[in-house]
Amino acid sequence: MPTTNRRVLTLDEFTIREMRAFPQATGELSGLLRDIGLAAKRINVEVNKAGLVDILGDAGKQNVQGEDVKKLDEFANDQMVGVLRHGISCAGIASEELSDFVPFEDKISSQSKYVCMFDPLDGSSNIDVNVSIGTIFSVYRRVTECGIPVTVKDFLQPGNRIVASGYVIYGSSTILVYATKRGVNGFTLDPSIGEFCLSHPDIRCPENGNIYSINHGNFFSFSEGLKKYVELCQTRDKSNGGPYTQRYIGSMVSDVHRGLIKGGIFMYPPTAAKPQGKLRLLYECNPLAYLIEKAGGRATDSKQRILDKVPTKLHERTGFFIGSTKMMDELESFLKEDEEKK
Ligand code: P6P
Repeated sequence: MPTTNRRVLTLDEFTIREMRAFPQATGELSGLLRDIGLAAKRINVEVNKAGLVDILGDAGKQNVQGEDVKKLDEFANDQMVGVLRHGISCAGIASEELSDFVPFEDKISSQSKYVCMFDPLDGSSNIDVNVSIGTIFSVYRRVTECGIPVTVKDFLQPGNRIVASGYVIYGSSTILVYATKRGVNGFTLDPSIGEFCLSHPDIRCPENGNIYSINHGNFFSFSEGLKKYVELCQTRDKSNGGPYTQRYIGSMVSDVHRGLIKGGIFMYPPTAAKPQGKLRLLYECNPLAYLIEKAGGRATDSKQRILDKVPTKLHERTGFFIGSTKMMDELESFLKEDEEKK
């Protein structure tokens, strides 16, 4: 009786194969990525149970066993900090959930050459309505010397110094997508073996698309150029590929992932409520910008390349436009009008 033994690479096997391609590699980056995969599996279990909150107890209360139930983003943050602190590949972290960075001062961790920044659970406000949410992460080489505790300088680096970045989407299936200089690959969690398996090798972002993603509720605070671009998306004729479809999940990892796979553009401009922008440069925008560029797409803040922005504080926010190059070209031609009118 033939057995269906699909030979797929697990995340661990893939990272080890990647490491073998670089004989001089120490294996630290591969180890760090495997640590993140472990945290993602643990977060996935709790996220999938969230629908049972009445049985498990609501966040901030006690469950039937009398145990304190943590808010899911606090739980996710604990998982990410825990695996990275107890691994051998990370000298410290910065998290959207924490006001300041955290140095790992034990002897082994402080010798590591990498630091990690992450949003442990982006879109967590959607979890009680069963909308996909995600973890977003990025890895940098530290700029301070190995062996001493990291400082804030190790975290205030521009995104163009990223070594690896990616995200996990806890949705209809759980997928981990990450990028290095060698490209972008996606791994879907196979619950039957508890491993992330290579499902989307060498992902390329289509250079064009017909889906635009923006919160129309903020329309009247958009710049004139952005309003014109949105109206073009809605009115272009069929001969010019239009009108476009509008999709907005309210969970950025899902909206950006759709654009990565199908082509499209996601836009979160500064608004009246958030004049500096809502999204975080370090924890959300840089990782996704690095990944989309490695897949052939583009990301700006409307004026400059996201990866070239030099952060001045850990929780800095920015306007964010990311997606297929041809759609970004067209958007930028309208946003340029705003600049010329100033
Ligand atoms: P709004 C989720 O809170 C998030 O940070 C992103 O994942 C998402 O794209 C955005 O905010 C949604 O914001 O203002 O449209 O609800």
